[in-house]
Amino acid sequence: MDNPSRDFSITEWLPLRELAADKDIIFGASARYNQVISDEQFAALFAQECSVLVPEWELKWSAGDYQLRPSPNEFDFSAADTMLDFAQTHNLQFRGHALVWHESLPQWFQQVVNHQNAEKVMKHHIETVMGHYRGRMHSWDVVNEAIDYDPIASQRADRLRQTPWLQFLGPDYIDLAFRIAARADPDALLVYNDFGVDYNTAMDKAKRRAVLGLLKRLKTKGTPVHALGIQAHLHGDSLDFDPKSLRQFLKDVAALDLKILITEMDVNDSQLPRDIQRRDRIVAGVYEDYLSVVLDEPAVIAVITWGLSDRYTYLSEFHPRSDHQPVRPLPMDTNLQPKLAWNALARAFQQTRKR
Ligand code: 9MR
Repeated sequence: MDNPSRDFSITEWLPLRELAADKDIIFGASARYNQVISDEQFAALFAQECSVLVPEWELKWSAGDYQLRPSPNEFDFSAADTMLDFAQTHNLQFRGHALVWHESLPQWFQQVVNHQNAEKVMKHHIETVMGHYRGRMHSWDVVNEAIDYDPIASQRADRLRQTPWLQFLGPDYIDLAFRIAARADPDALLVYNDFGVDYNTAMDKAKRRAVLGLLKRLKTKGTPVHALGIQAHLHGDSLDFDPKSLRQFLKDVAALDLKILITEMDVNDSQLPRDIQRRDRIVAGVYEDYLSVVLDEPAVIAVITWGLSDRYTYLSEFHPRSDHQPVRPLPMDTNLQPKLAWNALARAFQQTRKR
């Protein structure tokens, strides 16, 4: 996995956003409120490197310390609004995540939502949230992670995940969400976002089939879905990467007249050697190998990482290392200095064609 002589050199040290923009690609990252509002150094780096900002928590119904939906009739846009101000001040686009998802739902959801009112609740949420940001969003993850975690184990032919939305509204909830979204903000790119389509494991193959099946059904129905979001939470230790199959999947998605966004990229290094130089090389290799395949598909218009610097990554909490060393899954280190993964992104943007 580790090749000490692999070349990650770059010819031009320009911000990633500029290298990407040269090819008509958008580069950006997710961040939380505190990171861009209270950490000045980080905020400056973010504005320098990125052209799009995705709130990691603040546009979910309820996540971390943020309650976009404190109660069935209330919306609190204060945190997300401040992030949008930050984005606009620094000429960043703003991307919304996520309107219809089975996670990050507030406590009241379970008590209040049922078969009778689920459609109304969904409509009220999408219309109010998208309406609030109407005309100011790059894109929205309208439906997130609707395919089963393990599609092989699914009892359903459509491999849809058992969620409250499916339970209350049936499989058409996805089409419904997109139709409501298209009316609520006709300018935003409407995205179906999912994970687990990257490798050639039996599970990822099944996930690719299921996602493609879902997208085909939606397109046949005339659902206003505009793009597939591929999360790309990658693993530094995976041996199952198969460029040909991934490339074919992207081609199949593009053939449905859909754009593709890489929406949450990072490389989990929790199983990699402790040595930082080796670890960073392996992580960088995964970034470059993956992106060189993905960017070969002209339908791919954006690359977004799930965090920008190892200073702030959900993986330190969700997938810590057993040797307690800090994880290093992102392009910049904890001191906000570029790592080899940054070079890998720069090289991938430099080497690809203009969209
Ligand atoms: O990184 C996010 C973490 O801080 C939150 O606790 C969690 C629940 O809201 O969501 C994480 O982000 C997820 C994203 O919203 C959807 N794809 C998977 C991401 C990582 O779990």
